This record gives sequence, structure tokens and C-alpha cells, in this order.
Amino acid sequence: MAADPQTIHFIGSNTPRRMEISRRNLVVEGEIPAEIEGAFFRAVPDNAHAPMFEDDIALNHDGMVARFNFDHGAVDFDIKYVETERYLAEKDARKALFGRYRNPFTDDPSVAGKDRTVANTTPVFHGGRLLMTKEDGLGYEINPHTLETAGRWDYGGKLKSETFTAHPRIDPVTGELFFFGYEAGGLCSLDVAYCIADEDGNLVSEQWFQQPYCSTIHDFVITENYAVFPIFPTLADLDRLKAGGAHWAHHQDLPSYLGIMKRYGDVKDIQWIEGPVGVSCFHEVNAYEDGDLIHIDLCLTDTNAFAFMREAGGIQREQQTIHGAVTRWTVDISKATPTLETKEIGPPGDLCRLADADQGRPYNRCWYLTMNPQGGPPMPGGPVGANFNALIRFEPGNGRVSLMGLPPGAAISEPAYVPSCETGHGGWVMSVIDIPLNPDPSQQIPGEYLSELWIMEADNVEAGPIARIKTGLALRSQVHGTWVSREKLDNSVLQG
Ligand code: V55
Ligand code: FE
Repeated sequence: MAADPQTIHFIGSNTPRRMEISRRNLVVEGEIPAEIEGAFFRAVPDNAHAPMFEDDIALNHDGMVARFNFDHGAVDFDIKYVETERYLAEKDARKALFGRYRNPFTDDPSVAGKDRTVANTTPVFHGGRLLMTKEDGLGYEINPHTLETAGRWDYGGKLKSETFTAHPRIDPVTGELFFFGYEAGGLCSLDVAYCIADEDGNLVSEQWFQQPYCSTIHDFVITENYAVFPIFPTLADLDRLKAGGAHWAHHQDLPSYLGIMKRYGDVKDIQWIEGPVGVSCFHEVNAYEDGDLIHIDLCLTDTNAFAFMREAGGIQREQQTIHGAVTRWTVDISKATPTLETKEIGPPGDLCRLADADQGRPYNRCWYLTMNPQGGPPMPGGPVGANFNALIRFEPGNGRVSLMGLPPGAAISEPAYVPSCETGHGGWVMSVIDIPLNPDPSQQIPGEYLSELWIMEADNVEAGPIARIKTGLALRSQVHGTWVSREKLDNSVLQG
């Protein structure tokens, strides 16, 4: 295919930009707090070449790593492709050689056996290393100072899993990285690798177990003593892949499950508890223990939020009719056969963030994105094809919601949390906002916008930004992002 198809995966904020950029001294409106020293890294899918197939999706696009670097009040912006094996092969050929999302049977025969991952989902910083991750392969190590790709990261040859999640969890007390890989033993295998790296980034544990069906385990949660794997009936099928079809199909008639084990325990003791039928979730907010109770808070929907995963399962549902809510699942772990209690606790939304110190512990605030119906129609773009237009600060203890709306037609991407050392100060959240060039919603042209990084007081988002950092560019939609302090960058394994 010579040109990009004009679908939701290629228009609006999904317009391919294909630019590696280095821009210094961005214009700053407002005041950047002096404590904000470090870098905000973002994972951005941006296909370097037109795709092989018309029905290509944004999740299949080459990963770029972007960085806003904060240096004593100055902010620099850089963005670069992750030089995966796949990116380099296609760069050489000057065209796409890899076919459909997570389907190697649709590839050009010349790339058989090559690493298909595009490393486009989450920047993860742990043990002094920056990884760009996607759940279908291993992470790629990135030099956080130059954004150059150092290579695939397999823990010095120790990691046996073929995959590494885009959603590991860092324990705030021990500094350990808890992670997993599903389809760990190959395409459509039921194998899940559950792993721990110590605070210096050494792999100290890898155990394999089998999940009840081959589902997309996008995220998981930890508590002080447990590892929890919520899984949902969006399933892979090898025969469908061999026929050139989709990796994932949602099954509205199958149950979800919760796998629970002691986090330092043996995987043979994992307990599977049945959950509601047909539901879907990509991101858990957090989990924590309250005596014998374990609470798991999830961004839950009543069907899969991705149209292409619903359609592959024969489900016809308009995006606007999907019911969602931040939902609390509670399990009494002292029972011989625990059951799951479920309760909706917060407005619908996704792309949730926590203060790092609250990971796996009782918490009373989080931030996530939602659709504000008063904000007008959503800007096309983002992983599901329609962008969020409001930021929520939510208190799960009492249900309190505060909202920051945006200019008409603007889009917001996942915030990053930046802690403050000052006692009594709740830190900040920062988020990229795409603002249409034309303020009149009836005159807006998809893809014509400018991207700014906004900084908000984490506990006062309704007041809006205290600083707006202008890129002067229309950036392509990010998936996830992460904040890394100056101290951690200075002590990173790779140096500039
Ligand atoms: C997600 C994102 C992905 C993916 C699978 O947000 C799931 C969910 C950006 O890639 O491959
Ligand atoms: Fe995700």
C-alpha cells in the first residue's frame, strides 16, 4: 500500500507525523515549580511506512520514544524511533514488511522469524534502565540521555519468557519490579511468566503458570503480600491467525477470572476466582489489603473498548453505548473458596495514574481520563480512535470527583505523576493536551492542532494548569508515559 488508509487509526491525533525532532527551550507560559527536575517520557505509536493492509490499527505502529526534559526551568523536547529489529528491517527496505497486528502469518516471507514487536506502549524506568515495552515481545533498552536504542533487554540472557508486559508494578517500599509476560512460551500459548527484579534491576525470580484461556493480560496488580492477575474474555486463536485474521476476539458469553497468589509464593498455589461474564478491562488502578480483604480497583467496561476486538468476536456495539465505571472487586482471602464482590465506585474512564508511594497500598487519590459530554465531540485519534477530553482526580475512599475540562475539541493524553518533597504538598500531574487551531468546533479540521504539556497541582486539577509548555508541533497520540527524576537519570546505567 502506497498511502496511509484514511481510517480512525490514521487521522486526527493518529495522523502519522514521522518526525525525529530535537527542540530546545520550548515557550513556557506560567511558572514551572523549581522542584520539577527530570524527564517525562512518552511512548508514541507512529508508523514509519504505510501499512501492508487497509485494516491496519494504531497498536501495530512503530514505537517512538519522546522526552520532555526539565532543566532548571528550561524544557527541551526530543522524539526518536525505537530501533527495533522490525523498524530497522523496514527502514532498510523503505516499506512495511510486517503485516497485521500480532499476526506473523501475514508478514512478508523475507522477515520470517524476526522480532515483530514495535515497543510502542509504555516507557518503564527501573534499575537504572529505561525500557520501551510492548506486551508481545521483550522491552528495548533506550539511553535516557540520547534516546538511542541500546537493544532488546532480556536481563543479561536470564529471562526465559518471550514477552514482557507493558504494565509492570514497582513496590514503593522494596523498590522491586513485579512483572509478567503472557504468551510467554510462544504465539497463543497459555504460558504466563511471573517475575521479580530486585531494586538494582537483577532478575531474581521467574515462574511459569498457565492461564485458564489465552487472554490479553494487559495489566496486573500487587499488594503488600499478593500478586493479582485479573483476566478478561478477549482471546487469541491460532487457527484464526493462520487464516490471516485478528489476534484478539472478545467473547461476551465467557466469564472473567481473578488469579491470586502470595507475591513471593509459588505459582502452583495460584487461586482462580470466577468474575462477571463478558466484561473487559485494560488497566487496573490499584489494589490493597484491608485485613483479610483484598480490594482491586479497575477501569471496567461491559464489553471490550476496542472496536476491532469486538468486531472479531461478532459483537456489534456503538462506542457511545459502552457502559464503564471504575469498579472495586473485593475478595475475602480467608475463605476456603473466596468469591468476588463487585461495586461501581467512580465515573467511567481509563489511563489511571497513582502517586508512586501508593502502589499496592491503601490510597485515597488517583487521576484518570474521561469523556466530558459538555466538552463537545471527541477529537479522533488515540489507541481506540476517540480521545478523552477531561482529567479526573478521584478519591476512592469517599467517591469525591474533581474535573478539569479542556478547550472545545481538545484531547488529553495520560498524565504522569510528579512527587514533591515538601511535606503537605501533593505533587503535580502533567499531561499533553492537543488543542485545535480553530476554537470553533464546527470549523475544526482533524489533525490540525498544536500540542502543549500542561502542569497541574495534583490536588487542585479543577483550577487548570499552572504552566503550559508549547511544543509548536502537532504530536501524534501517546499511549502511556512516565516521570523520571533528575537523580534517577543521573544514576542511570547508560550515560550520555
Ligand atoms: C493496548 C495497547 C497496545 C496493545 C495492546 O491499551 C493493548 C491497550 C499500544 O499497544 O498492543
Ligand atoms: Fe496500557
